[in-house]
Amino acid sequence: MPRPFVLSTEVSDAIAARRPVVALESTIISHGLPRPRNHDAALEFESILRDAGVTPATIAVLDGVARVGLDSDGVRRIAEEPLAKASVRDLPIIAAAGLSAATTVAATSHLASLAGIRVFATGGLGGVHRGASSSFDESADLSTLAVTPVTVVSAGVKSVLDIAATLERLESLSVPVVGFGTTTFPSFWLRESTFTLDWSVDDAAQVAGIMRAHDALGNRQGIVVANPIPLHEQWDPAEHDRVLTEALALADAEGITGKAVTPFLLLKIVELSGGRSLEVNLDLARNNVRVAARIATEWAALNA
Ligand code: PSU
Ligand code: MN
Repeated sequence: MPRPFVLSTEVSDAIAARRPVVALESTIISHGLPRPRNHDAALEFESILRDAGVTPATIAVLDGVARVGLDSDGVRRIAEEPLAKASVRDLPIIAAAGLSAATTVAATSHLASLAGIRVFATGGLGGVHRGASSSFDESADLSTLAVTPVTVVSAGVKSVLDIAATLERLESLSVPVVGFGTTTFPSFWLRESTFTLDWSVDDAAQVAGIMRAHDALGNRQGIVVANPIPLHEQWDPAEHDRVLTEALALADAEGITGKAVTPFLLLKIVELSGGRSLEVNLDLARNNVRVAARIATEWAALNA
């Protein structure tokens, strides 16, 4: 059996030399964005990091090996192959069976942390689903962040989720949440939600300082950096509300449950919005990658 956990040479060299590294997830590529734009997006996120002097570590399981840092064929595979969606609990099963899978925020954070990577950029975090009080559908992204010391830059959580309940759970799980240049929690495609944050930071250096204090205090949770999409790039709120209502009703009517819910809603929303939600999704993800690059650079400087 091959070793089930491997770092690319590029990533392991960067970590050894304490150069900045940012982890990127594969579920957003495999299950969150439609083909063929997903392949362009995966390559673009990596090149945004490289242009900023940061090593990208896209993470996925390929043929039973959890890989931190993919080569160009690996990136192509996560975009083109019909892969399973792996959260932390799926990793050992997929590895032992020699299968391939895209990793969620939870599984990506777990593997990044195992590799010694401290900063991770994604689109939106998973969270508590609407109706969770009866379905118990809460993303393992939350419980994983409670025990995984990775700073995750996201545009908040998708408005298809129960944002209030998600913020409550992050509080219960003692996961710090800071707004990046805002005191309002963003809602993915929109710059704002109706929820206010206790804390905000103005720049990446402040986040690195929080990470250092977090470590010194013996905290082992992740840190959520909530980075809102710029106002001029956000989705039209009225169209957003209309499409969201329609997509949620369709998921309900079609009886979509479990891990199929998030991919179903994301792709349905792209369809119902005539592609508009996709452009916004890409813009907010690029924006998160840029901020993550700055945080990783400040973190590397603090630890040089
Ligand atoms: N946010 C996005 N696109 C995505 C996801 C989140 O912008 O594809 C994915 C992430 O991988 C996240 C997962 O970890 O959805 C959450 O799925 P679930 O709700 O089944 O835990
Ligand atoms: Mn779920």
